[in-house]
Amino acid sequence: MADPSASYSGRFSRDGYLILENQIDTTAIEQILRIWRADPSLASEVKENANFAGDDGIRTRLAYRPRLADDAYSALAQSARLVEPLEQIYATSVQHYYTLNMQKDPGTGGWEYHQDYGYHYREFLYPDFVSVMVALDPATRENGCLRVVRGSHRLGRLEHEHFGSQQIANRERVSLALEEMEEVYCEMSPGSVLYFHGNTLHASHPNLSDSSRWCLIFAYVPSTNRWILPEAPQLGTLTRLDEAAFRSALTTHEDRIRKEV
Ligand SMILES: O=C(O)CCC(=O)C(=O)O
Repeated sequence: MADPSASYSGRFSRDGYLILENQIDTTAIEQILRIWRADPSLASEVKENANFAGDDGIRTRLAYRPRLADDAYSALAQSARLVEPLEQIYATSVQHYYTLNMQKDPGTGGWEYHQDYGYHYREFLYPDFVSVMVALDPATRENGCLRVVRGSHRLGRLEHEHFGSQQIANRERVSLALEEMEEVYCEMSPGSVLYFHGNTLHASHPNLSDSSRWCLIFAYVPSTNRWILPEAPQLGTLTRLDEAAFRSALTTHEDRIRKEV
């Protein structure tokens, strides 16, 4: 039987994204959710953004974490299950750039179309930048799953402008892209993983359902990409965690939280 991983880089370079179903075991996902819900330091970092200028009061809840730490989220960022497909896509090692804990509760959320490299091209010479979304809750159309435009990474980086607390991609270009490219609703079960290119256009509707849609988004760059700002790079070197080391890191974090609360 053909190795399904053999085509990761082909699918990623054709579509600008790749979904791997059930990549992370649901027991680990449930444990990460338990930790997150009880984690006081994360709760203190969650911010509310106004992603839509002049909106109807719907806010986006998220925590931005630029560093790897000794915690469950960073363990997932470094797990072999997440990192190995990335290394196959780029045929080289990757470095961590940031983590977003995306807390898309009922009545929150919503992002206009943008490219993540649209936010980060000042830091990196090449658009070799990848965002990796791990579904913790089911992501559905009803609760505002991510939408991607298939093949839009081939447009290159579009102009972005400020809009509320977001940077949004030029609306005319987005409309033109949508005339000829498919908009894909990335419905995902917990433990499924979406890899998407830094120039892939993506957006999401607010979560107007009764169910949460929490996820983690990790940004990585291949080690061949070049940091071009004068200040020191903020990239995190990964310590690859096999399944046992990953599980053990989750348990260590959960035990620590139990003692704290
Ligand atoms: O999770 C979402 O709804 C959108 C997230 C997103 O677009 C981003 O982090 O760039």
